[in-house]
Amino acid sequence: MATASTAVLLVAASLLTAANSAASGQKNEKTRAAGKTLTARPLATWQTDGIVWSVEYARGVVYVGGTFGNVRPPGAKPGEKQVPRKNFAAFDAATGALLPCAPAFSGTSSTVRALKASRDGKRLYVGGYFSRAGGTGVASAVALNTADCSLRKDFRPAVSATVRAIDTTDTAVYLGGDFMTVSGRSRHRIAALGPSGSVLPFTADVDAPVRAVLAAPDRGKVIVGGDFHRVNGAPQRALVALDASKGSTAVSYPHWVPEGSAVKALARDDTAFYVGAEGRGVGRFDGRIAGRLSDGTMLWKDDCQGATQALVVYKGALYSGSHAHECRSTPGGFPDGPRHHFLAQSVRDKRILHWFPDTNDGIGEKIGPRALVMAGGILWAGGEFTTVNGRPQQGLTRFGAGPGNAAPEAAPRLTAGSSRAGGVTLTWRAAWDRDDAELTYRIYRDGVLVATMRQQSVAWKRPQMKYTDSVTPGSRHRYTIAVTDGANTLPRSQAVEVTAAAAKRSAGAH
Ligand SMILES: [Ca+2]
Repeated sequence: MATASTAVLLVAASLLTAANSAASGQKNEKTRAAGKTLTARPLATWQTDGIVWSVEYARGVVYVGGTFGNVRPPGAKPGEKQVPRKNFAAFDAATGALLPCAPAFSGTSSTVRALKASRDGKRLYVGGYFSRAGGTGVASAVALNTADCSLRKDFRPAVSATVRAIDTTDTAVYLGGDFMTVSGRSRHRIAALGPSGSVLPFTADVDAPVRAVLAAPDRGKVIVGGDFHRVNGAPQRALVALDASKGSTAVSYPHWVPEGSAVKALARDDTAFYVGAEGRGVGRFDGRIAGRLSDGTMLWKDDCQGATQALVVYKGALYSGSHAHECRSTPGGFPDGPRHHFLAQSVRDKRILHWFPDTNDGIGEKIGPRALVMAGGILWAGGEFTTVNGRPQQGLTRFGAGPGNAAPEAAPRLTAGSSRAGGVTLTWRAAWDRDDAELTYRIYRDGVLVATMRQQSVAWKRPQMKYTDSVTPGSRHRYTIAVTDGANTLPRSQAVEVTAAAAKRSAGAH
């Protein structure tokens, strides 16, 4: 039995723990409200049998483009329950259900690389490398009516090579890619078309592939990213802003993206734009940059290693798809180690938020996610992966705001010892959680809760934890531990049995 005085102390301690829990619970909610709004638990989603290169949202539908031949339902293994979809598929954004909209984008080496809706959501522009859309001969760029999935007759440019990026304004459709002509007109890797397909006067000469296009019609500009070194005859390293109607150079970003890196993704909010880069080779720039839209001032830059492929801004967080494996110099970041294929950062100060769903590298170039889109409060991701949070899921996944979130990972294992009379010391390594920074640990003695402790942890920093229990000297007990994020509680650990050290005989006893 515990002595009277230890019992009092234990009660006092547990009251204190409860008070602390309540306080930090409130703080946790505040932290969550200020930053990430999505959970890391994937929603059930259809899968592809190949790489997803682009995802777009319009009027309740998510469109998916890539290099694949079939889709299959959530939970189906490769080859099971397949439904043919040639490089293009459409899903209900809320339920995830497969929709009948399914023109095949085909031809030799066919692929869909870019999808973009018109601002009113009535049209979906599709780019890539393909010679047929459904039964119609086309040339790597078309538009669909989203109301009935029909191929528009007006938007049928003849693009001479792969289209890799599209953005739209009310008056223009910007195409970027590898091409040198559009509908017979000389257009070097960037072009602007009218919504009905006429080639607009906008002309810029870009010397290497364009991989990202971001229209900023409110600023009279279009921001362009890619592999290039020169634009309109002057040095522009991988990033440039062009006059939205003429194509002349509007803003240069010297020294933003070093030699050896290419811009793969662009995104924006009301006041800032965000750049995602991929370096070729070790130590190149792979991270993200935020810049002010009004004047092109750099706001921040993170030097995470592990090429960025896709960006989305949502409610103050910049979501990215990458394979970040070293983010030491970024607040909230991690030392070199396992790859993280999704990150969320505060747009304000680049801090990495506690949101860590993950994929594997998968197929193709083996770099995980390739595309992101926000669809009615749900983040859809597509790419090369074949697992999500360690479970089989190919090509597509999505994350919502709950209810429900990801359960803690790495259930703790207890070690018990006793080196002083009646004292039992339990130690374990903290678990971690994909969407909760702080977890609660419950310690049970002989099946009865004796202590509750809270601890902050991340996958790369899991502190050793310790609890010292006081019991009758010489008594034997079974201890278990359970970890919870408040919503998900992992099963209690295997019990450890320990006999508390016996009381030493007093000096005068002999
Ligand atoms: Ca959680």
